[in-house]
Amino acid sequence: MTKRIFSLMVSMLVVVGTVGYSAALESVPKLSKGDMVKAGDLYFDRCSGCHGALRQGATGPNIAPEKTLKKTLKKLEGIIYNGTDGGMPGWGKAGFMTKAETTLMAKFIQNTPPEPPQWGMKEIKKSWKVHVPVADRPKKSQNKGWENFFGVIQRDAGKVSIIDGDSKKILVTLDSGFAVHILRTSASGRYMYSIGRDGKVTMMDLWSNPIKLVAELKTGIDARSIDTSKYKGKKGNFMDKYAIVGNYWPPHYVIMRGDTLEPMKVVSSASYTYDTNKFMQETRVAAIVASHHAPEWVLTYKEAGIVNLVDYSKIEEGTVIETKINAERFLHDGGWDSTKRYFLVAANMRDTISVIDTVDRKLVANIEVGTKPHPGRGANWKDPEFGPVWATVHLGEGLVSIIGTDPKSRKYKKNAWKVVREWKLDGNSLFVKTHPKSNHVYCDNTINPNKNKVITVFNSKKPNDPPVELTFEKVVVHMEYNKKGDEVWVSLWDKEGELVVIDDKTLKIKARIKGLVSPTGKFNVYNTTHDVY
Ligand code: DHE
Repeated sequence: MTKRIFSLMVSMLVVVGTVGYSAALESVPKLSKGDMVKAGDLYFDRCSGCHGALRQGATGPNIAPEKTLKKTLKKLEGIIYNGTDGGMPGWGKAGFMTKAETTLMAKFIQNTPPEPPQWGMKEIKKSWKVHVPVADRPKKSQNKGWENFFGVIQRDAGKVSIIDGDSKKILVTLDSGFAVHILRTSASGRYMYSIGRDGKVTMMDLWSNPIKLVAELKTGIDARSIDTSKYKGKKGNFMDKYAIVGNYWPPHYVIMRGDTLEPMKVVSSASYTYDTNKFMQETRVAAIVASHHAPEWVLTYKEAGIVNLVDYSKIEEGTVIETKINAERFLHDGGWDSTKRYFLVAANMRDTISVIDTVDRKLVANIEVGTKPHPGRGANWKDPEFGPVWATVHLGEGLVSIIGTDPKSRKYKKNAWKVVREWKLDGNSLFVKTHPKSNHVYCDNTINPNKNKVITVFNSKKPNDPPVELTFEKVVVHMEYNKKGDEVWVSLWDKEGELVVIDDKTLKIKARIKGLVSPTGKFNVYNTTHDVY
C-alpha cells in the first residue's frame, strides 16, 4: 500500500536504540525492525500530520527525541492514550490504538525519526494515468443541474461520491487516494479534483454521464491541499488550465495540466523560517487558494511562516515567479474575505490570523485570536454593527473570533483586521460556515468530547441572541451549503455514516443520504468554484 512509507523508511535506516543523549535523559528504548515498521505506519496514520515526519512540530509540539527523552515512557504513553486538553486526541481512549500500540508509539518517538523517502519528478511522471483522453470527453455537460452537485469524501473507504444536490441521489462513487483530505474544482466547475493523504490526485469529469474518473497522479507521499488556476483577465485566460498540489512530504509543490494532470513542474518548499532564519527541511505546504486578481496561487509554508504567491503565467516556459511574504509560523488553513482580495490564514500554534493583501502583495495584519484558530476556509457575512466580517473557530478553546474585513469603506475601516465580536462555544471546534443568502453561522464541535454530536448555530443578523443547538445521533463534522444557499449539509462521521441535509430557514432535517463510509468534507460545485463561504 502506497501509504506504507515507513516500511521503506525503516529499510533505509534501521536505527534501533542508538541515540546518545546525555545521562540525565531516559535511555533510548530498543525496538525490533518489525516494531519500527509497525510504529512508523501508525505514526504516519495518526501523528505526522500534526507533529511532522521529522517530528519538529507544527499543529502539535516538537516531539523529537531531545524532547521526548526528557519524559518517562509512562508519561508519554499516558499522553498518547488519554490525549491532552490542548487538542491532542486520546488515541487509546477513542479506540484508535490499543494499549500495546500506545506503548509502542511512546518508544518509537524516543527513537530517532527515520528519514522519509523522496518522490521526485521521475516517480511523479511514472504514476501519471489518463483514463479518458480530452478528445473523448463531452464538449458540453450531459448532466442537468451539475453546478449543484456535491463531491463527498468517504475518508476510510478511499472513495469520493458525487451526489446530486437536487435529487439527493448518489450518482457515482469513484476510487481516490488514501484518506482524501479535500476536494476542489476547476475554474469552470467542470472538473473536480481530490487530494489523498498519500499525495494522489484524482480528477473527475462532472460533465460526462456517467461521471468518470479521467486522470490520476501521485504527487508525493503525504499531502493535504490542491487548487486550480482561476484567473481570467488582462494577463490572459487561465481558467481550467492548471492545477497545483501542496505536499507535506516531500516538502514541495507540483504544477500539473488542468485537463490531464500531466506533471509540469515540481518546486521545493524547504525554507528558512521567516523570523529566526532556521533552515527547516520539512517546510510543509498547507492551505492553497487561487487568486482571482492575478494568475497566481497563494501557498502557505507551515513551518517557515511564509506565504508564497506563485505566478503561473510563464509555466509553459518552465518558469514560476515566487513572491514570499513573511506572515507567522505554523500556517495551516484559511480562506478569502468576501471580496477575494484578502487571504486570512491561521498560524495555529501562534494563536494568530495572518492577513495577506493579494493585490498590494503584502502582509496587512497579524491578528491575535483565541487558542489555535482553525477556520477551514472561514465564514464571511455582514455584521449589523461592524459591517463585513470573517470568522474562525479554534482547536484549543470554545470561541468564534469575528474579524472586520473592510479596510476601504469610510464606515467600517476602523474595524478592519480587528476582532470585533466573540461568540462562546462549549469547547473546541473544527469548522465554521455560512452563505451570503443565510442568516445562520454553523459551528461544529467535533473535537469536544462532550458535544461532538452537536452543531451550534448563531444568528448573524441578531448576533447577541443565544445560539441554537442541533443534536445528531453520531459525531458530526463539516458543513457545506447547496448552490442556492438554503440548505446545509453535515456529515455524520462514522463507518456507517451519512449526510444530513438541514433546511437553513427552519433548521429542521430535510433529507438523509445514507450508506456512506466515514464521510468528512463535502464540497458543492458552485460554491467551491466561486469560493462562496
Ligand atoms: Fe484537515 C482542510 C491539514 C486533520 C478534514 N486540513 C485542511 C487544510 C490543511 C489540513 C492544510 C487546508 C487545505 C486547503 O484549503 O488547501 N488536517 C490537516 C492536518 O495536518 C491535520 C491536523 C492532521 C492530519 O494528519 O491530517 C488535519 N482534517 C483533519 C481531520 O482529522 C479531518 C477532520 C478529517 C480527515 O480528513 O482526516 C480533516 N481538513 C479537513 C477538511 C478540510 C481540511 C474537511 C477542508 C475544509 C474546507 O471546507 O475547505
